[in-house]
Amino acid sequence: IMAAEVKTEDLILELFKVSALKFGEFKLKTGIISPVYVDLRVVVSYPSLMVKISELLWQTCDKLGISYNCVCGVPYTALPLATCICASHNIPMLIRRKEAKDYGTKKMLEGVYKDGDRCLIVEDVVTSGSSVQETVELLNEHGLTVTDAVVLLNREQGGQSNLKHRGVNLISVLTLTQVVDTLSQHGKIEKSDVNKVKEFIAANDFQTVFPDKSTHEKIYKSVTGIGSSYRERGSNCKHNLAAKIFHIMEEKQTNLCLSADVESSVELLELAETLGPMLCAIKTHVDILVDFSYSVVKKLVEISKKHNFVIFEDRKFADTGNTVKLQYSGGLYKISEWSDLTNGHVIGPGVIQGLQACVREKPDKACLLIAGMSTKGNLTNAAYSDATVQMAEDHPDFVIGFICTTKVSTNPSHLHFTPGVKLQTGGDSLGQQYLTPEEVIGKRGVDVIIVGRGIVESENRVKTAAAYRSAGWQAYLQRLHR
Ligand code: S5P
Repeated sequence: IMAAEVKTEDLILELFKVSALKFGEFKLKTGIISPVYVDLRVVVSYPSLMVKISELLWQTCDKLGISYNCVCGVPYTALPLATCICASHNIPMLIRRKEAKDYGTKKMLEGVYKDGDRCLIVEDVVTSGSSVQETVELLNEHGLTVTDAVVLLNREQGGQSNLKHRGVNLISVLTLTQVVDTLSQHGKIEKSDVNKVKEFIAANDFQTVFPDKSTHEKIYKSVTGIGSSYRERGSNCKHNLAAKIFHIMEEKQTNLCLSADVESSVELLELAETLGPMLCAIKTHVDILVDFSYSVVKKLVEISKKHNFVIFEDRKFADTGNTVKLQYSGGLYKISEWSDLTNGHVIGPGVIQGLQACVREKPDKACLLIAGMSTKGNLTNAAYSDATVQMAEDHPDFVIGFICTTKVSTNPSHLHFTPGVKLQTGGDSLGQQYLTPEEVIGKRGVDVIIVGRGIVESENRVKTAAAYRSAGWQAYLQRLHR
């Protein structure tokens, strides 16, 4: 097939004909109901269509005039597409394995390559961009350079901007908007289907980084330069606990919060005792402890005073106001007694009101709202996190900041705590996704890194915690002086 023969309009109609594009009501993996279903796996059953798609993918990036040493498809649907491109344009191919990472025993990347080779990524559909991102990370770990990824269909749900922030240019052959407009012009779908899809795109933006350039700049201004140091923010903020945290960070030169997810109280107290001097906070999940007793948290409080850090019980409250009130102050754990800080999923403002009702007489207690989760496929999109910021603004005497993967508020009194942090990017088998201290503090403008397994599972916890503390603090200093 010659390059000039392939027209995007014909391709859209053909994809519709083979049911690679369907309209109606479809339940996605995440539970969300989508008005469109895209399944390009069927393409392998139509060889001429498969060649056409590959040709279009190739033409679209060939226009940019960049030369690549190799091409890698994101498994699995894009593998045959990458194969066609490589075979007809005589480019070496790499295959990424999809099995759970097990570096010791298995090769995750097949093919021949050398350090610094530039690899083009090929994908069938991009939504948030996370699968492309995983492939980029694997290729980077093997010394390859990735500047571009080409995709057949961009669902326009944040993938392009998420990847751009990671330095990857996403080139798309088709956008979902273009697909529905073309199908409606040809009378294949109803106008109402077009509207439903457009509304769906707008409501399901998985942009996890910076929404757009101007917001990015605004956020940047608020974290760099005059008035943005922890010291200055601490002296200008009204809440006692927020001021204390900013002060501790400045004094101890640390923005590290340890996530002490251990099952034994002895181990918890030992972590607090040995790493305490390097931390601004310790985050607990008391319900993980197999031997919880009230004396353990009492000891933890003593250690926190000795080493000057705050205690953050990561309880993630999410219920009616009355229930969270009982959960926060009562039961076995009596969290509000010993924990300085806790957090909640603000599925409604009742969560904040219920928690706050327990600590009216305790102005040193505060709460963080979960504005964004670090886990794969989470539902905290831009609209959700914006609404969270508004709720924080509405409760300044109790809410002092957020759990988030990027800075969400420009209010300098708000603290941004970010989990999913490791010195090496990657993830676990249960959906956790890791970013580096440099990325989250330096580029995404957050304030505190939350590190769990990165430290707890290391061979030398003290040495590793020191490395995290240093990485977090250096990223903060560089951000300030940029
Ligand atoms: O989105 C989130 C929010 C939180 S609070 N993702 C998270 O991982 N967390 C918590 O941070 C999680 O419950 C765990 O305690 C910690 C991360 O641990 P790590 O071992 O993956 O670093």
